[in-house]
Amino acid sequence: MPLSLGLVGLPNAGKSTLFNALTNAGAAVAAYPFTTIDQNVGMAMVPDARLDRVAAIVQPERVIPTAIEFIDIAGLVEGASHGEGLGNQFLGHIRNVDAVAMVLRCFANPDVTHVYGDVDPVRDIAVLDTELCLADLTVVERRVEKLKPQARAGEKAIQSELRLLERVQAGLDAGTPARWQGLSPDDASQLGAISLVSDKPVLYVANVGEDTSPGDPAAVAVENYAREHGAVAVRVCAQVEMELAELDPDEAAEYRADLLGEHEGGLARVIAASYRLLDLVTFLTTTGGKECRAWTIRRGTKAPQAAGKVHTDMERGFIRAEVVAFPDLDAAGGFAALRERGLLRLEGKDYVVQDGDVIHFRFAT
Ligand SMILES: Nc1nc2c(ncn2[C@@H]2O[C@H](COP(=O)(O)OP(=O)(O)OP(=O)(O)O)[C@@H](O)[C@H]2O)c(=O)[nH]1
Ligand SMILES: [Mg+2]
Repeated sequence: MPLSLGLVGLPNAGKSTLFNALTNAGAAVAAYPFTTIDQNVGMAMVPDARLDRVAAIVQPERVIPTAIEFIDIAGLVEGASHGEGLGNQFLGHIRNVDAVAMVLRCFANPDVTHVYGDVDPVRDIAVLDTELCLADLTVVERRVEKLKPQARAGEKAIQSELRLLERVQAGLDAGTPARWQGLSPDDASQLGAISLVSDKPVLYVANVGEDTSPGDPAAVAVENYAREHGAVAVRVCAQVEMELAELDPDEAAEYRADLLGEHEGGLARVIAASYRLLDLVTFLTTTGGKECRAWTIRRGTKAPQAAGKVHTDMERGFIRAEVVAFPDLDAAGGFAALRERGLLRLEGKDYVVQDGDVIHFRFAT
């Protein structure tokens, strides 16, 4: 299962436009609200200069970057959690994502209706968070009612779950998303079964217009909000990125510099921020020189489980991992030189895979 991000936002915020730019999946985009009805699912390739360098060394037949899944859902409006608009049923689509990207409209464009009349991304964040809280409240209340009789019967584990749920319920009632309720990892795993939406990490995406400038007040408001809440914000012009995604990379870079005066792609920033948000690391494999590939795992994953990402047989039959840190391979310029310098390490089943490790797994079939 790839790691996934759900795009959440008001109607006409530019979710599908950003989704198309990220995934090239061709979702419907239009200037009227509630264009998206069914969810769209697509993969975004994660650009990685290390993979390019390893491929230059190995000269494989294929190079396969790692990918993150994005899910584009219907726009949320006030009352979505009570069935207003299309939001309610579609919030269900993001119960299982690993994180949420809030797409916030910072572009003006009078031709595109704003459901609340004017550009005010911080108000929009409040609307979205309220809907996430209300959706969770329904789920939590249902679970509380179910557990009460069992707790009265004296089951200790149930009583502790009930206490936790009632605490979360009170927080949600006061409008505090679960992610800001100071829940411990234990609490979070206890709540895992009911898949809350307001406890997922959030990335704030300021969708700016083509005429944006560094001092863009709407984008600055989003950035300040994120900073005050210890979160990350990124600026992107989804419209331009979607158009650039259709060009070849060199042409796109030229246009980007012309149009937005920036060289690093907005998309690359969104992807990099998503990656940080999910606390992911990348390892690379070179499979006998045939295929260079990047893989995504959570920080702290051990070698056998990392091998399991490549193939379940590799996890089951795991013997050793032959590991080299990317900077060492980069400096040596080849595996033969690495071996001579003794920089290829043999690691066992307790080895925690590090970002940028280039790994050859040894396993028994
Ligand atoms: N000027 C400008 N227009 C944009 C930008 N991003 C999106 N739009 C326009 O805004 C309109 C709505 O975009 P969508 O991507 O369909 O918005 P959405 O959030 O998916 O909307 P729903 O599916 O209705 O919830 C379209 O006409 C887009 O062309 C942007 O960065 N700048
Ligand atoms: Mg849409």
